[in-house]
Amino acid sequence: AQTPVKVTVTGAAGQIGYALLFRIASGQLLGADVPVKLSLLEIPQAVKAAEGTAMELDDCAFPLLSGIEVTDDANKAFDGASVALLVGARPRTAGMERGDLLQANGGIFGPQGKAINDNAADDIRVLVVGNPANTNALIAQQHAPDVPAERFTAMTRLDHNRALSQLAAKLQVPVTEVKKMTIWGNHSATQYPDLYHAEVGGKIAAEQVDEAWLRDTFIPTVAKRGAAIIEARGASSAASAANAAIDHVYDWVNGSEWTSAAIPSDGSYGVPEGLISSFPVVSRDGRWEIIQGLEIDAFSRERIDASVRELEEERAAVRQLGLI
Ligand code: NAX
Repeated sequence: AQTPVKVTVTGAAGQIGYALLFRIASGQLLGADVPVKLSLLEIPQAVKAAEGTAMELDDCAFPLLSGIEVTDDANKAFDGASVALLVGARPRTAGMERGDLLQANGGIFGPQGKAINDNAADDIRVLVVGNPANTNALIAQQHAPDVPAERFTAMTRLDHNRALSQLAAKLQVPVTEVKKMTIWGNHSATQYPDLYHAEVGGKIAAEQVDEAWLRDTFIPTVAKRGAAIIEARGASSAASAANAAIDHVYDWVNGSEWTSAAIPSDGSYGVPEGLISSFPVVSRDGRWEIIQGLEIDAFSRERIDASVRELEEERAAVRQLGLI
């Protein structure tokens, strides 16, 4: 039998953790034939709640789940890990400045990056979900000099899936008809969901909707969907975020068609090297590759640049704070 793959989830007692862990244990993260070992990392105050979730995982008797550990020790949690889902983060609270938010998250993602560097398996793959996800991923990566930089990624797959769903609804087609969707830039309100390369029925999506809808409805609806969910549900997206994390890692390991992921830039499309920015990607042989050679029209250029500028500002801020 195959040796179990260790998957570490931080913020395991949170609401995304609760939606995520059962899907990992059931085989949806890595495949229906891959046994997994779960490590749940939490802050001390939440260890007991994570232990409760672990009890429920036990009670599912998942055939693929070979063991669960719950800890507040990052070195232990990442020891031998092949997949790390960094979900736990410090949320922005009322009156908090960006600098305070970055500082607080630097205090989480710096040490976790180091713990990954020192303890994880050679094939470690990291997905950062906790916000500000792109910059948290950059902080973690900068504390893990021995891990190939490309193994640190941030999640824009939820934005991608939201864009698929909004466009499919507008054109009244199944989501499976929508191809080549891209989210560019930061997982924030500046993100750019691109319909100039997306295709429906083999034709460019932007040509099948009016420009006003694309600019004034589609883009803001996708970018502000998180807030709309909070407004409706009284709590932030959890199951859909967990679903997107599953999609990201499954595709990364098993290969994919055109999708979106925030990965370290190699300078493609004018995105400064090293920034962890969302691109059109395909997963091949266990690696994300940026889809090359796309023509970028003036409108898209402006939107991509605005989101990338925000990422550059965040990078400059964490440098200034000495976090990287
Ligand atoms: P919750 O507040 O329900 O859970 C967060 C958990 O993280 C808590 O249990 C907390 O104790 C734990 N935690 C905090 N610091 C930790 C540390 N240093 N080590 C380990 N655990 C720690 O939040 P939840 O709704 O689960 O959301 C988690 C994160 O995902 C937030 O930062 C949120 O903003 C982010 N999101 C990112 C999305 C994306 O698309 N990239 C979408 C969904 C979500 O908003």
